[in-house]
Amino acid sequence: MASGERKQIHWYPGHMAGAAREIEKVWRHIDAVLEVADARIPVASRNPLYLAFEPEKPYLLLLSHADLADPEASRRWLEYYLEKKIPAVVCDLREDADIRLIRRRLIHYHRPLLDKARRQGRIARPLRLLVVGIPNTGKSTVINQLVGRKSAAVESRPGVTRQLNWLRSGTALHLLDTPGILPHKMANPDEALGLAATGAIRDSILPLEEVAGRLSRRLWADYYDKMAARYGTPETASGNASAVYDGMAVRMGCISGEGRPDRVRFASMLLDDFRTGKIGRITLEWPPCPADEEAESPGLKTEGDAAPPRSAEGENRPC
Ligand SMILES: Nc1nc2c(ncn2[C@@H]2O[C@H](COP(=O)(O)OP(=O)(O)OP(=O)(O)O)[C@@H](O)[C@H]2O)c(=O)[nH]1
Ligand SMILES: [Mg+2]
Repeated sequence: MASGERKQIHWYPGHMAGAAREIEKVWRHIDAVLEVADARIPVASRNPLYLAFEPEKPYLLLLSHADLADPEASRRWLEYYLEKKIPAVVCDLREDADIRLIRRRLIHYHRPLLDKARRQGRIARPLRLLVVGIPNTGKSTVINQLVGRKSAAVESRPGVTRQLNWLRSGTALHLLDTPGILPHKMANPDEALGLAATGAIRDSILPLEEVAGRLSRRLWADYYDKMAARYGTPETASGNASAVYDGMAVRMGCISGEGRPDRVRFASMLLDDFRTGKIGRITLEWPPCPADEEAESPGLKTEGDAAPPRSAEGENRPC
């Protein structure tokens, strides 16, 4: 994943390309867009695909899995979006209070249809809302919550929704569930790591031991105390990442028959711990520092642009 000599990972299966084409076809029938991204990786989990479609539509960004994200990072992201005039909500999609907030924001987008219908003396049609995002962010979860029953399949693995599917939430909202679509090109190894770690790419096609090794290095660098609390303080003072990883495996009881660290078993444990919040609340991507933004390329859109600049390796730490 990190370097060219490794085998190519095909994370963009055919159904994603098909879904992208289907979305483009229905675009003219859509009133507003709800993008569901992941609060732990707000950059890598955005797919600016639909930004190319014309005309632009009213838009709301949901950053799901906030219960697993670093609250300080989420606060900083909200400030960032506010400044960029990007409507955004950081949420736990399993929480009723968050769903009520999202519903209120969406109903706001229904207002022009209501006003037009009133002027014409007829009943307004529902708001047609396109729900998009990369795999496994919670698109079907938020739809089920808004609809009030389990209408769309939800599972803790990517690629569950395979086709476009309209669902009704009362008389005000019609929601179009869509398959998760990853960006066609993976921008950098940090983003690939975030997508792999959060479960946006199928584990079965990933080199899990390598993903876990990279995640371990990132977490020891950015969240040392949380890592030490969960896995114990590393015995090696050398900072050798491989020795640190093996030490964690042994301390967590992942030991092979020959008494060596079972790196594969520990890879699954570490990823599972990260995904379920056992290490703590962690965010892998932070908003750019204001100073970095000034150095941004003049070609980048800012106001109202739904895609924030992508962070280069090593630039995703708090300012
Ligand atoms: N902790 C937590 N889990 C969530 C949240 N939102 C969704 N989930 C879980 O994330 C997993 C994926 O949810 P789905 O709704 O199937 O995601 P999706 O975006 O429809 O996924 P695809 O159809 O595969 O693209 C499920 O296990 C959900 O329970 C959240 O805010 N917090
Ligand atoms: Mg789904």
